[in-house]
Amino acid sequence: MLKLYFFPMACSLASRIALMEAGIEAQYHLAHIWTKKVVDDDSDFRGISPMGAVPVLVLENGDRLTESAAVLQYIADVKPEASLAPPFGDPDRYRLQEWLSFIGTEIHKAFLFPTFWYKDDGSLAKPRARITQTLAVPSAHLAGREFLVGNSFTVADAHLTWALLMLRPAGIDIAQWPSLSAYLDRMQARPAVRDAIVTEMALRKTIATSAA
Ligand SMILES: N[C@@H](CCC(=O)N[C@@H](CS)C(=O)NCC(=O)O)C(=O)O
Repeated sequence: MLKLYFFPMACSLASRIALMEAGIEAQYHLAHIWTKKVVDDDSDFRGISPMGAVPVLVLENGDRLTESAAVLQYIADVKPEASLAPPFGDPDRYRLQEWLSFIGTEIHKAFLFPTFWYKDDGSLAKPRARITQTLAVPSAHLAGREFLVGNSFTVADAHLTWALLMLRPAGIDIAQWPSLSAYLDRMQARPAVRDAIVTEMALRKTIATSAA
């Protein structure tokens, strides 16, 4: 069985959403990303992830896979009939990778990581100014489209859903982008997405963190 190391409402939420959308049973292990402890057994999470970062997917053969873009595509390819990624060779596969990369770098690392992680220490004016330009890209793309890639839900939607959810605690109100706001509502109405979020929000409340 696949195992996912996650932290509630961190970027590993996208992997949980993908697993649940695909109907793949998995074991979930909470790794505390501030204390770097695996909650199950109090072991050092850096023994699992050299960066001490989630997500980590442990494959059936015991290999570990990190990086959301890779983990999400792996999950999609475990269950191709769930159509969570276009097949290799389909031009849309590159569109999927384009979005996964955009979300992981331009939204997550360039904005959410410094603002949510380190909080506003006065040096964040540039990321805050740039995020408006960044979010204009998916906003324009999603005007008149239901999903990021093709005509059905893919792992890119799982990734963007997580990123959009985190914008509010990072101080950005997405109501200023009606297409993003409507998209997030649509995604959250999906039973698997809703269940994944409810599960992680409940867990998050039980965990003391240095960043709320
Ligand atoms: N590039 C990685 C980033 C993973 C990442 O930064 N995860 C955060 C949670 S959203 C984390 O675990 N951070 C802990 C740390 O950096 O110490 C990915 O896309 O998976």
